[in-house]
Amino acid sequence: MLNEKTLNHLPASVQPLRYRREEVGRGIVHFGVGNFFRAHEAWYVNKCLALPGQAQWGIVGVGLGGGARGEAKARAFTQQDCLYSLTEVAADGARTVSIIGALREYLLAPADPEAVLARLADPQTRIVSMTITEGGYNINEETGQFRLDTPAVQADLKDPGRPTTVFGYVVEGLRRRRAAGAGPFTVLSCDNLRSNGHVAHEAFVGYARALDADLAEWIDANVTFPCSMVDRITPGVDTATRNALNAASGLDDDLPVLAEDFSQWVLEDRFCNGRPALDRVGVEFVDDVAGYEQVKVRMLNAAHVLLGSTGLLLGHRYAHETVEDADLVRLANAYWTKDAMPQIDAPAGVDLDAYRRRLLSRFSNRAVADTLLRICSDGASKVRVFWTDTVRRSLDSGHDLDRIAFGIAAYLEMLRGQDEKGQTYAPIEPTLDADQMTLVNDADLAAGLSLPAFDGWRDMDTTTLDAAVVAARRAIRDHGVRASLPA
Ligand code: CS2
Repeated sequence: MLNEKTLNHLPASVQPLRYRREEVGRGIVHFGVGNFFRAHEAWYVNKCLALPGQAQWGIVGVGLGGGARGEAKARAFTQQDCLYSLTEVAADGARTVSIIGALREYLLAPADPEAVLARLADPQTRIVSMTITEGGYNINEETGQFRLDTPAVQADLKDPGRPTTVFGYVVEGLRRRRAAGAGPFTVLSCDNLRSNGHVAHEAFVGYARALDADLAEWIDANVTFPCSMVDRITPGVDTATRNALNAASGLDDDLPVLAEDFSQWVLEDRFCNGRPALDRVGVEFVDDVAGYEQVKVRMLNAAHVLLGSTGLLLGHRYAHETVEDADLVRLANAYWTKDAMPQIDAPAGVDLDAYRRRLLSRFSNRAVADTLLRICSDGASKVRVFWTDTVRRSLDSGHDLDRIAFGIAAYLEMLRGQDEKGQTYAPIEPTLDADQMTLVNDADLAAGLSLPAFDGWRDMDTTTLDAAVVAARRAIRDHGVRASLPA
């Protein structure tokens, strides 16, 4: 089993730690220890730890989800002393395997909330980062404000010393620091959101305001919320993948992660209490992340949902299969060149056409074996985050709506859980309830348009778009997906 005792007996082909683990501190607390975080932030921090004077920047991972699953995950981390392997694989199949030791400790919040609060209050903690998903910030799309009316937030507001939400934890941690004169920490969102730092600011200050106006003011004045653009395709790891990774690496790792060889992190340099030397390990620091995030979200993520929905309907199951399908490559290229690229304010030095070609190559990575169900999971949040700007600008400018309408139609048809070959699959939509899911089977093909996925452009006149979506759904059903693909 991979753990601190076996660290000195690794297979020769595995990259070992390049620092002394026992010297690694706890400078960062991270909420949401999923595969993406483990292949991205933890990988960059792992490289920092090998540089002189950086040992303080180890990470304490926090899991908010309890139950059998949360407990099993915490146990697995503890058994391995929070060590795991990362396999990076290129589109041509070349791979490297490294041990990541940046995760110093893993805390299961429901099992011991006080331990998490103590870490947050500890002056050693200087950054609190998070990957809590696109939909995790609890923002009302119409007002842009933090929602105070959800049961979990209400419960935290009533009993702030025993929180269950990330908002409750972070704000209680900041309250204790302020009381103790321990100073603030940076709150760093690493989710694929438009202006993720501003969204995080709205969420945490919005929650604090409902609790204690003075505290909210202190947070506003002292805590920074840098925006970031994060990118690395990281698939889920099921038992078969885990076994295959271990067979290839020669390790006995219960928690291996797999990712493409590409990785990008663009950050605003606004850290109120210091930061690791990320600039020395490939992280780009810029004054304004907005342009980078537009490129990433509107090109990569938006195309992912488009290819994912259409691909599932055609009977594909993996991302690479969609770019081996010439019709779908045409669809993605048409979306990129006609809808997305002309509307993006690309930062200086970013070549959108090169980015597009790179995406096709990244998506073609067979060894990553990224599933379309993962890519489409929580589509209700993703459509809103990834497509809203493109849809709004197209509606505004009178641009043709063909590909956008088709994409929305494909997403709604995909939610029905059956492909054109009659095979069924289970779409993953954690935010939609059973009644909402049945809307996609309504005889009225416009019924699904009331789903929250489309709230981002609810204030606009969508008569033409709605009619085009209904027509595209009808065409998909009557003539099949391929015959209905837009030009
Ligand atoms: C995907 C992302 O699920 C999704 O939304 O588009 O997980 C994607 O793989 C990452 O954003 C890549 O950085």
